[in-house]
Parts: sequence; structure tokens; C-alpha cells
Amino acid sequence: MMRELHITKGILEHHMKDFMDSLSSDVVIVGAGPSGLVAAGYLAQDGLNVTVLEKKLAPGGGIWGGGMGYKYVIAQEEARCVLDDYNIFYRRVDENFVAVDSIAMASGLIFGAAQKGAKIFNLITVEDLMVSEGRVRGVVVNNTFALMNGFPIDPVTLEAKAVVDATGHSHDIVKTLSDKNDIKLFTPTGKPIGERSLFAEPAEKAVVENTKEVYPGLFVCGMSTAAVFGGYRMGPIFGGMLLSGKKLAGLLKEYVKKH
Ligand code: 48F
Repeated sequence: MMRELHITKGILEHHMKDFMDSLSSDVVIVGAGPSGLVAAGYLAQDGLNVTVLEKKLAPGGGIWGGGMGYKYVIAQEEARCVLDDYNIFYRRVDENFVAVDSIAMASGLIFGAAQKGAKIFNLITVEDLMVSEGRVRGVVVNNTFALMNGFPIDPVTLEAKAVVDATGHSHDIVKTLSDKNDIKLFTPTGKPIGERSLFAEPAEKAVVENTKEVYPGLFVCGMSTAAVFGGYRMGPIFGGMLLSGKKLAGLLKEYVKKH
């Protein structure tokens, strides 16, 4: 017999189990765009406890819309290995580039990261960080609807050995850290430098190079690296995002062992 009670109980029990498992993660990734999802999948595949927090209803960030709503994005040959690891299909443009259906890529990265074991939560906004004794120790989270409505509801906290700002252009997490605390980031000015106009080739290189720790316990990947370290934007070419996520996973595997 179908009892509605069982439906509700099933949802609450499983959600709460996942959320309890995320109270203390190896890595919390803020933002479920391409770079964050790729990092999450590789880290989870290696057995780390990874939590991804996405403020919107649909994870996927800036992938869905392709270029100006035309639903393909481009990836370089060097990044094809990530598409293959996530079983995402593509069509060849020439020997250097492939074209990827943006809807297949967004859904493939989301499903791939979840299937590899990352816990992805939507409708949760990271509004602040836990900072003490010179390092980031976790995130302060709230329900997106509460924030959208301006309700005076206090947030809760999730701790992590490492936190990642994968929030894209807005670099919300690094910005909040820098604005609210008298600290120096690992940038030339000690502050976020700000993103520069579009210049695809150097932008793609820089996004991978600048995937790194920006303050003890806080890492950046994807487009937030440009805002933090003063990189160019690149438009709808996504190889740098995929390779940034892959590089970050490599860095964090070692980092988590030491912390
Ligand atoms: O912007 P986004 O897709 O991140 P990315 O991995 O990729 C950038 C590309 O999509 C594109 C590009 C490629 O050439 O330039 O822009 O750097 O995804 C960032 C995600 O973070 C979420 C936001 O909703 C989006 O899905 N986000 C932003 N701030 C917060 C957040 C926050 N405070 N809490 C939770 N999620």
C-alpha cells in the first residue's frame, strides 16, 4: 500500500544522511560550474569526502547556454581526456578542437561527479567563511530562498580541510574573505586583482596556472582565478575550466593528506 508518509520519510532520511556526512568534509567546493564539478568527481573517485554547494536550482553554472544561447561549447584537444573520463560525447571541429553539446556537457558533469561519489547540494548559498588562526576552516551556509527573501534566518556551518572558490566571475568566496577580514591573499596586491577583458589564448593558460591556494585553506579554480589573479576572460571555450578542475583535484589530494 502506498503511504505518503513513506515518500516524505525516504526523502528526509536520505537528505539528512548526506547532509550529516557533509558536516565535516575533506573538501567543500562552492559552485557547481564546470571547474568545480570536474574537481569534485576526481576527488570523490579517489575516496575523498567531497561536498559541492550550489546556490541555484540547477547545478552546471555557465555551461547550459553555450555561446550566446547557441548550445555548443568548444574544448581543446588537451582537455578531451576529461570529457572521456566523464563519458561526454563530442564532435570534432579540427585537429585542435572539439565541439560539445552544452546540455550534454552540463548534465554529464553533474551526473559524473555525483556518480563518482561527490555530494552535490543545490539551493544552498555560501554566505561567509569560518576563519580562525590565519586559515579558512569551513563555510557558512544558508538556504537560498531565505536569502532571496531577506528573511532574518541565521546560517549553519560546514567544516572542511580545504574550501574551494569555484563561483566563477563573481569570486564570491575570496571577495567575502578579503572584504571582511584584515588579511593578505597570495596575490601581488594582497587583494583580488579583478578580471580583464576577453583574450582567449592567454586566458585559457592562466586559468590553469592560477588554480592554486589563495589563502591558507582556500583554493580557487575556474573563472574565479581570473577575478582573483587578474586573468583575461575567454568566452565559450571550456578546456581551461576542465583542466583547472583536474589540476585542483591533484593539488587537493596531496593537501588533504597533510592537513
Ligand atoms: O560560473 P561557473 O560556470 O564556474 P566556472 O567553473 O566556469 C565558468 C564558465 O561557466 C564560463 C566561462 C568559461 O569560458 O567563462 O563562465 O568558473 O559556475 C559557478 C557556480 O557557482 C555558483 C553559481 O550559481 C554557479 O552555478 N555560485 C556562485 N556564488 C555562490 C554559488 C555562492 N555564494 N554559494 C553557492 N554557489
